[in-house]
Amino acid sequence: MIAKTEEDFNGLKEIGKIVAEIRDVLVQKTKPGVTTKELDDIAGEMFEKAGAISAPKGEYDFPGYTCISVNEEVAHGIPGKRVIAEGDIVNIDVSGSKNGYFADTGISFVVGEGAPILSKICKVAKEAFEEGLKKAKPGSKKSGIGKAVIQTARKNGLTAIYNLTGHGIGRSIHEKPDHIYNYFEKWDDELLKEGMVIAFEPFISTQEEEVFQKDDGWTYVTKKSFVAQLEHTLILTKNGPIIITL
Ligand code: M3C
Ligand code: CO
Ligand code: CO
Repeated sequence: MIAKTEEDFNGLKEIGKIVAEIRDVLVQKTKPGVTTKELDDIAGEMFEKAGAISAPKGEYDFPGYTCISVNEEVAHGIPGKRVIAEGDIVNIDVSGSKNGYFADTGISFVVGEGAPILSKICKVAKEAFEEGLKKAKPGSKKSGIGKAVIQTARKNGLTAIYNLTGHGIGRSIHEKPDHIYNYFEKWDDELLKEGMVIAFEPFISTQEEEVFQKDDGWTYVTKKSFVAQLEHTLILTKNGPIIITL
């Protein structure tokens, strides 16, 4: 969507704060021994208390309030009996709506002490996010964001996932512009606009550049790589992006 009115800005900020809070609580509760279903149940209660609706559940009938992905799982992990262990890399992705406004946020992190490469990809995902953010200006080419992501990945001896992208958001979870690529897509000549609302989500990978969907019809996995994501919802303005999910 293009945010124009005070009502738009306030509605987006309200749901942004809700999903950010749920994300932070789930990250804090992710300890060895907890199951992903137990974490998701906390999110369910928090959505309800806030008068908000989970976007995966509400829009896609996803079997969970949030997407929780562990190790070989990259995204759209289904909360269930999986038990979190020390050294796991976990991604918690929380998206939802309130009063017809949507926001989306996600983060990857390592539980306790893990392999150094795992904390490295999390750090590089943050760096790629910050570099992409600098290119998120009205009037600039949308492709500049992905260019910054892939350059940051390569500079660190890593790569990005090419078939998962950021997206427009605001009045629904996934809307126009359809794809904020995580690589330089030279044919993408779309320009960013004042007030445009986007979910920017770089996925940084140790090796593979493609994810595969499991037979469960949801979970995206890699075969031999680890991947880290960082996602925030932004409103683009001439004075710089407003991150509504901090
Ligand atoms: N929030 C998720 C979508 C959840 S709906 C099942 C997203 O938009 O960030 C991702 N899209 C693709 C991978 S993660
Ligand atoms: Co998300
Ligand atoms: Co998203």
